[in-house]
Amino acid sequence: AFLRVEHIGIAIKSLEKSNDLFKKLFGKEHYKVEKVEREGVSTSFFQLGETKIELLEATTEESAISKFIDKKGEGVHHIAYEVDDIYAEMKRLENEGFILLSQEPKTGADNKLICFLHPKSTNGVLVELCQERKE
Ligand code: CMX
Repeated sequence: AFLRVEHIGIAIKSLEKSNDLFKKLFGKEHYKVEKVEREGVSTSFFQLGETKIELLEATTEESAISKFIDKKGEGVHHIAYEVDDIYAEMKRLENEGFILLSQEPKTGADNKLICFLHPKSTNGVLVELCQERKE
């Protein structure tokens, strides 16, 4: 099942500048910065109630974030939903005709299990499923 919006990802050009901007907007600091080498991104997170805002800066030219900003400019990049069983949801969504961008969950920020759905199959909004790793 889909449980909640876990975070909203926003593609930005400069983490340093946007950390200042979003600090002014929210009236509080980001609580962490995390590099996700695999995805070619450097991220920062702001906590707002049960939802987070993730700022995403590209660290390589091949990064999904570089391509996104070249094409569309800065802006909302994806919406991440927390699910209770990522394997079951991936199977269900594939059967419903959504395009999964990986056949197995990958490791994302916070060491979570994640899977993206192609925006062409979700009305132009990149969807991320995420789930806490159960130790
Ligand atoms: N939201 C909406 N549309 C998007 C998009 C996004 N985030 N990223 C790309 N698109 C659009 C492109 O503009 C393109 O549109 P047109 O065909 O109308 O021009 C279309 O999707 C398909 O693009 P593509 O050339 O097939 O593919 P790209 O090389 O642009 O890759 C995508 C798109 C979604 C497959 C790729 O970005 C991807 O695999 N994303 C998942 C991983 C990711 O985003 N990682 C970064 C975040 C990591 C994190 O949160 O830690």
